[in-house]
Amino acid sequence: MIKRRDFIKTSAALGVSTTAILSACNSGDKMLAANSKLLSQSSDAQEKLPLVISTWNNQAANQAAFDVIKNKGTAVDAVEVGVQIPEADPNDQSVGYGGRPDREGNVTLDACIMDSKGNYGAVTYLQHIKHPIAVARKVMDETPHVMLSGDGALQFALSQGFKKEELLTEKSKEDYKEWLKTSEYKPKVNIELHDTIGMIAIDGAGDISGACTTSGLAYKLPGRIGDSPIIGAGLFVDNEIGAATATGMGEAVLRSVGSFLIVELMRNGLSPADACKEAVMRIIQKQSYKDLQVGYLAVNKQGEYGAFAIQPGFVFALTTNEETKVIDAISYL
Ligand code: SD4
Repeated sequence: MIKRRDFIKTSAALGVSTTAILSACNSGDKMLAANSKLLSQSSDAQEKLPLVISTWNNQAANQAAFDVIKNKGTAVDAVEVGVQIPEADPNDQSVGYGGRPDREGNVTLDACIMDSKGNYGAVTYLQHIKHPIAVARKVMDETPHVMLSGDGALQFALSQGFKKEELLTEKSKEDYKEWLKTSEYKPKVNIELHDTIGMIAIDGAGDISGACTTSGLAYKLPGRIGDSPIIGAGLFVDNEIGAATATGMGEAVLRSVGSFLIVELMRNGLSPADACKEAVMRIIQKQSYKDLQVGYLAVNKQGEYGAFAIQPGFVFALTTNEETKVIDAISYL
């Protein structure tokens, strides 16, 4: 029997569209409808480069990143600058300063960055530092390691000149006190508890880099690490192929190594949107997904982009030379 992967490869060689392949592999009208919508979501490639793309409605972050590229900066500098906008925003309660705390009331941050040369740096469970992405960059650039965690990450940050700060804002403290009344742990599906920024940029030289930063799931168990700082899960970049990033329930993304999977599917010929959809399908085939949100966003070397989520409500921001716009991702449900 022909294996699915061989089928995709063979079909690609025969010039059969990936949409048609996925339609064949996934039965049902819903799938077919989703596939036809996928086509309209891909961009027109090269003329749109350079570009910046990020999860959720992070237009200001995209703009900041794009300004770096416009000034002849690199994609890695662009994403580092871009994601610092929500990190510093007290009203963004899923990222950096103002992030919602864990069950003990501590704000703990996860972040990673990956450049076009395949370098990667990450911090996990970092407290008291407003810009974990900048610390992740230092881990990448200044150490022989790829990931530092907890107090070690904090000590490293302080040694690099970062300032120790209180990250719990009044608003997040109030929300936490409210939560303590029931201490019920029920992550909500979309915006309320998910606003993590995963950003991918393609610079003027055509090089790709990405960054991902979050305060993780609100009221998580102390010590919990999500997908966002983990290479291949929350973010993956391969400068020859493209990049992918994730938002939503990190446990589901981690179990399926979603971002790496998407890049590999693109390597095998799938469009970014179809690859994101396939990564979502891997999750929903294995676990109950009714109350679960995962959203994937991907871009290939040509600048085609796509996204797919389990639930409706996932949006992403795209910035090119022409405009910044927020686009609704299509979803399985
Ligand atoms: C996590 N993926 O820590 C993150 C949460 C998230 O928007 O995406 N929030 O699991």
